Amino acid sequence: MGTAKKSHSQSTSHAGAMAAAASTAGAHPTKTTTESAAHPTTRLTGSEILWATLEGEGVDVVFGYPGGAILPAYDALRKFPIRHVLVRHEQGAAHMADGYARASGKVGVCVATSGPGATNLVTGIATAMLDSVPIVCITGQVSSKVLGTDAFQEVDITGITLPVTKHNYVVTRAEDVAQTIREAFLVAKSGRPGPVLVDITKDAQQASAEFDFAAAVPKPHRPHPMLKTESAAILQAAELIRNAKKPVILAGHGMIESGAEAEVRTLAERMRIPVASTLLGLGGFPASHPLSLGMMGMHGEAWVNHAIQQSDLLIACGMRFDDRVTGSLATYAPNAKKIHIEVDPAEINKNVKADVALIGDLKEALEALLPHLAPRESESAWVNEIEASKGECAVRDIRNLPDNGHLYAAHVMHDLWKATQGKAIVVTDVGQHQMWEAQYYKHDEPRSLITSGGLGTMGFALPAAIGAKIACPDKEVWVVAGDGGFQMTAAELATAAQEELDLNIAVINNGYLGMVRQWQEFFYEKNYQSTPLLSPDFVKLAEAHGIRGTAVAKRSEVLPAVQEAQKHKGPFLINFMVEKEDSVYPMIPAGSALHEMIRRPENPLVETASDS
Ligand SMILES: Cc1cc2nc3c(=O)[nH]c(=O)nc-3n(C[C@H](O)[C@H](O)[C@H](O)COP(=O)(O)OP(=O)(O)OC[C@H]3O[C@@H](n4cnc5c(N)ncnc54)[C@H](O)[C@@H]3O)c2cc1C
Ligand SMILES: Cc1ncc(C[n+]2csc(CCOP(=O)(O)OP(=O)(O)O)c2C)c(N)n1
Ligand SMILES: [Mg+2]
Repeated sequence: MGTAKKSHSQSTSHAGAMAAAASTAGAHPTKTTTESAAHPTTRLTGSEILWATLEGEGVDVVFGYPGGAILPAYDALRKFPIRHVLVRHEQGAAHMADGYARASGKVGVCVATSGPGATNLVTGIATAMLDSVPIVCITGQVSSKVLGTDAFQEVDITGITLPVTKHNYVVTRAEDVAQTIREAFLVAKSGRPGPVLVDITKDAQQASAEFDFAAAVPKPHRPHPMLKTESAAILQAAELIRNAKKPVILAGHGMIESGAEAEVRTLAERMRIPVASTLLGLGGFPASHPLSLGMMGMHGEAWVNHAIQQSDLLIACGMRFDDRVTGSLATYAPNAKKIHIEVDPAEINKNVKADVALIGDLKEALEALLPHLAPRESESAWVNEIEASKGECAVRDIRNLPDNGHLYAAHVMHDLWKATQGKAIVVTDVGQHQMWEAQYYKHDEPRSLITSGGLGTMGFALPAAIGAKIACPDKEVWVVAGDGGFQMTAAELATAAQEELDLNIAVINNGYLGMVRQWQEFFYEKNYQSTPLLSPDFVKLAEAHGIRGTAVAKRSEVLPAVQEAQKHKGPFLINFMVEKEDSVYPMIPAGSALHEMIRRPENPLVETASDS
């Protein structure tokens, strides 16, 4: 039923076509029934095989919600050393698996029952798909005998998720569980990562089969495209880089997924090339590095977008030229040659034509490329030119601006950055606060900003942060959410409380669906249709969950509140009552050229001075 999807080019065969059954069996703690000299043979139920295989894949936590069609699996869970985090809505389970995966670099796992449980996962799956995050979603399905009869809580979840999974499977036999789960993990994490769904019928969970983890090893599918140091493309790329006068590295999420941060840094430092980051690439190249330009694109700083527009060579490292990044394609970086280093061939020439394409894992590609590049000796006039253009805009640096009695979200982000020394994992929701976080929290570490970029899913932050905190219990984790998005998944406060997570939550409360209000202000004559937002008292809402909270309306109160949250053991919520009609600047109107930015007004409401 599943096929390779869209531009995610990794593909697998369907579970039904797989060779039947693991013939020999590996050891299992509970049910060894027969033994041969070579292999201990273990007969388990499909449910037990599910957990045993997950355990074999290194899974120690899953995020889920039970129901009839997945009940045999839940019944068997007690026999396995796997933590189950009970969510309050299955969307939360998918986001938690996603946050877990982004924070740890491992595959996140979520579990749901058939029908409504499975459909509730869909937004979370699509979120992971659009941002290439490896998660495995297990759903219960009605018994194979009644499949297709509109049985109770039957939906065709593989059909529904076909366009938003990298691959999906229906498993109707206990014999196929182990190999399918193992294949799902391989597909989720290999090549371009993404979500994989495995739908297991109730009878497959209940039936028994031989289990042998080692024998159920999936075959690698398409071989990874190989990059050779002497290949024409590598030599061409090296030549372009050597000759470029105004090069810019575009560092994307693929750099972090590849673990190629050190290689990108070597390239930048050796050749004195400034680095612009996508939203999802932030942290991969340290914000504090002198060659770091910051975020490019719709809400990127003016100097970043100008540098891209003026450059003569763009070196795209694991980024996909999203429309939020390029603005109008017709006018995008008109003088620049483009080197596109990308693991998914479907991304090459999709949006921006590449002069040289290096198809493969970024780290491997750079390892092949770097030996061809001798260090640049002289000072880079180009870097100095960009540095000079930064000066005009440096007023965005709000550190030294006096407190004028208003509380702006930018203050909150800056003070949060200061209080956490930039070392926290920040998980944002979607909207204005997300962009202010990207602008004002300086990320120096990869995987320290977790945010929904491609789908832009409101409601992502709280559950994804729960997943991140469980992945990295020793890290300080902050949710940064708007008053709108926070309400979409606020039910997961109960999950944070039940799991006793030391999680900090900053609600940036501007009384509006702020990003939409901003568009209405700029493009719809301030017709604030359906964007003013009445919210519950978030502190009381937290307290109703047994969670401590406090409200902040003045800048002087920001740091003390953040520090109180840091000291408190357990979840803590701060309701930041910020300026209501503040806007994110600069902004490139959708479809405009990258340099056609809406700049801050002359007499800005915000704390920044003009930066013409
Ligand atoms: C309100 C809002 C505003 C936004 N504004 C901006 C903005 O101003 N600027 C901005 O940048 N973004 C913005 N975004 C985010 C934007 O929509 C995209 O999500 C983002 O630009 C994508 O970044 P990316 O291409 O680095 O990551 P992804 O979309 O995750 O793409 C990663 C790429 O890397 C490739 N890859 C993966 N693994 C490897 C590997 N091992 N080796 C090589 N390649 C690999 C993948 O195949 C993929 O093509 C905004 C989003 C929202 C919701
Ligand atoms: C699930 C979902 N519905 C609608 C949108 C469209 N949308 C994007 S930003 C935004 C407003 C977000 O408001 P809020 O959470 O208060 O954050 P703010 O922009 O005010 O910081 C909306 C409605 C979305 N991204 N996701
Ligand atoms: Mg808001």
